[in-house]
Amino acid sequence: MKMKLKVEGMSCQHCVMAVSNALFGVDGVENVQIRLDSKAVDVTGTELAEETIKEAIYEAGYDVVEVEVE
Ligand SMILES: [Cu+2]
Repeated sequence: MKMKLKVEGMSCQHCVMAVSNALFGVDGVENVQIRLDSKAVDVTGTELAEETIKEAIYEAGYDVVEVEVE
């Protein structure tokens, strides 16, 4: 499955790495793609739990403002 998120607060490649690392720490996450300019974070994996994903990003210091599950 795929989740398309919009994440506020990322301003540089360090932020991108922080969000990416946080997401790869979540069970089921297989791939993460982040585009800094559009704040788009695409997560693919199996049995992804929206709340767990949001929490991981929040704990890394960023805000999820949109979630779209495909
Ligand atoms: Cu940064």
